[in-house]
Amino acid sequence: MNKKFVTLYRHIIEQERKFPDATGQLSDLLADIALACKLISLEVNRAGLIDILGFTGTENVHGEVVKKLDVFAHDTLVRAMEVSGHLCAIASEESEDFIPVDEKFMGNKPMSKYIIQFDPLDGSSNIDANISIGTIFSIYRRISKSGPGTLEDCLQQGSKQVASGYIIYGSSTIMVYSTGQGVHGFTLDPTVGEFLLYYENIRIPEKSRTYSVNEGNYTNWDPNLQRYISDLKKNEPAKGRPYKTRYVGSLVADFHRNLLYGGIFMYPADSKNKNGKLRLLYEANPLAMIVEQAGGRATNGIERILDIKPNDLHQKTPLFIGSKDDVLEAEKYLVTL
Ligand code: FDP
Repeated sequence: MNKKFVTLYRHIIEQERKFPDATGQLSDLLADIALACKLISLEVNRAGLIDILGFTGTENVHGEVVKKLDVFAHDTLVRAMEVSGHLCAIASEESEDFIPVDEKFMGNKPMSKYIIQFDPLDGSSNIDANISIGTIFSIYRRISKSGPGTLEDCLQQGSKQVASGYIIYGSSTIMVYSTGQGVHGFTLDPTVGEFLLYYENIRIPEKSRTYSVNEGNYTNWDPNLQRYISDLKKNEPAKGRPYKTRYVGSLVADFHRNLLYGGIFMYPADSKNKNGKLRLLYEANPLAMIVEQAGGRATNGIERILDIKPNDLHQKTPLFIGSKDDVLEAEKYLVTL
């Protein structure tokens, strides 16, 4: 158990102090994300009380126009982030194009040197069932020299991320982040409105006995993948089999459980979805950075996720992510794809 009483902001600042040249901009951005996600968390918690689920543009009991939660999450994040003075562009899963930040919000000294990408509310099909959902984000340095950000700024390889993380709105609200110095988890104490450190330097077990995949797609999978999943279910104790299945269908929730307890999460390609379902920029890249920082592995079955050069903001990718040895084993089956 962690005995220290450390707030998220103090932790971010302590990390920043390790870099004497740091300007504090990245720390500000992480604090802004945390603030936006506290607001989203409140709205998610209220969702069961007021009749807003599944409706956009309807009125609540106060006669106010209410938004669908994923639209609310997108708007809240954009509003909180664009005024930071540190961003030149924002890309969101909820927006077809990236959003160049208006120059009136951009700081001149020092220049707004970052871009942010996020999936405002991942797993949103689970909202009505009160299953954990989340926000996923990643931050990059801009490539362009000045002015509002460009598409090129947004289409960088995941290995260029300077920070990434996610917030889960579940039995409690937690935030997990990395700036390339390990992975750290915080729980929101709603009474004081602070994220408090609960897990410093999270390490994912190297090998697990758990797989997470939507097995309903089995008949559409490649035979090699079918063979891998069938083998995981064999009664072979010497090989650590059979594996357990854990899949709730909310990426952040499935990923987080595997990060803590070990496991492999898969969203493979299939005969209907040639690139799987998940988005490279908004889902795969940020979680790949987190898992690698925790000692795990993330690939599309063949190539390291963080090495893929994106050519589209909403590009999809197959994803195999989690405990290192498990992902390596899956790859052995998949090389023959
Ligand atoms: P959702 O459709 O509910 O938004 O990428 C979105 C996502 O959820 C992930 O969170 C989740 O892992 C996956 O899709 C679930 O997809 P399937 O229903 O096809 O299993």
